[in-house]
Amino acid sequence: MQVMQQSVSAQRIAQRIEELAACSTTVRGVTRLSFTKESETANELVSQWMREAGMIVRRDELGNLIGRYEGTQPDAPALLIGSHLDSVVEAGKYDGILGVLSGIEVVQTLHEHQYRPRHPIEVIGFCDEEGTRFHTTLLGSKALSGDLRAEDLQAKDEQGITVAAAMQELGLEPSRYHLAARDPKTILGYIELHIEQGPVLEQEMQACGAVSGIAGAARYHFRVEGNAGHAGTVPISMRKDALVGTSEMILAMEKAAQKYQNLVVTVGKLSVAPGASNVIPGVVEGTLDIRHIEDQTKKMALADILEECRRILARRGLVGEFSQIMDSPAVACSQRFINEIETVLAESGMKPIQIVSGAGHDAMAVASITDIGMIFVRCRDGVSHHPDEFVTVADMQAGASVLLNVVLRLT
Ligand code: HGY
Ligand code: MN
Ligand code: MN
Repeated sequence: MQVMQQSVSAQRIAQRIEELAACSTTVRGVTRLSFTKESETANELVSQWMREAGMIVRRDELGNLIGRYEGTQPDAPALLIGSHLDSVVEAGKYDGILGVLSGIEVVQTLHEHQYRPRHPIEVIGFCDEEGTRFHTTLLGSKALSGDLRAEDLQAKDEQGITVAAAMQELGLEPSRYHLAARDPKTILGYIELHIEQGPVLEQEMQACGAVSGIAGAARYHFRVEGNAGHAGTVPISMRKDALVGTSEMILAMEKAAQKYQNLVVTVGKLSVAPGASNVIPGVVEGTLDIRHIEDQTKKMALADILEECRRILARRGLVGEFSQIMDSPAVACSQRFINEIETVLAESGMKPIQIVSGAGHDAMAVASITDIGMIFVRCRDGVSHHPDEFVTVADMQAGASVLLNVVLRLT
């Protein structure tokens, strides 16, 4: 066992990361949206690597990719290791991918040493964590946990294509999505390795850490309607400019975020209509993303923000509506898994660091049916959701070794 514990190959992970990064619709960064040609090419590559690692590969009814490595006791509950294969727009190469490939690397190491754990191990590549294409999120992991609803598959992309239609395009049968739900009794727990996407491990000068919990996140769509008009003839005092009103709302959101410690608020998408330089904006649509590790704080801040937006809209004679897209509560990682991860960190000569994740992860959804644990790996300057996202091979090695040793302790 000792030999095996040091023999994961970060080189193999690094090389596979480069191959997967090519499955992208953009040259700048990686753009791999769910249920697309690019995601199918990525699934092909990952399936091949899972088979090389001695796993039986299947896709579940939502399209998640699942590799299974049998243990000595096939009917024992399986340890799930997973993360996502989709990306945001012009993303880095490591977000989600590092977790799936590190899971495959761990199983491949067991396989190459003809080692069979007692419990089966499943590595899962979730199909739609980011929700970039359909403005959903955690579709794949919610299907696995049984929390997906039929209406979630009616979400539309910019071309008006629903999730269900995109699935059918790929030969999936959306009406069978509920069959992807797993029986909690067949699961030992879920471990996700992920880049930190933050500054703590760099500040602590350490490659890995344990995650204590994941902040809750709520996403809204908003629409503000005023009066379009001639940019040259309508006096400022008579205008109902939807973009100026929205701008005041966004500054009010930022102000609210400053009032609540550790609250983050982001308007990431904004569209202006009719969208001509000599026409006063009549309609503005956008998205609001709000997060906090305490659900109560997030709820209070949201109430403040919506109240202030209502005041701004009324004063400006604008009509506005906010519709909720999703609201995932904060989740705590299992103390048992945190202890296992911290024990392995200490055995590897690292400090037992615990980090709260501001970013959302598939683990949030899986937490509704089993214990979750997360291992963070340092990324340069904490940069993520950006082409400059970067992880050293040495840190990938450290992450995969920690994951291997945690898996050996659990299975
Ligand atoms: O938005 C997030 O936190 C994650 O990257 N989906
Ligand atoms: Mn992400
Ligand atoms: Mn991610």
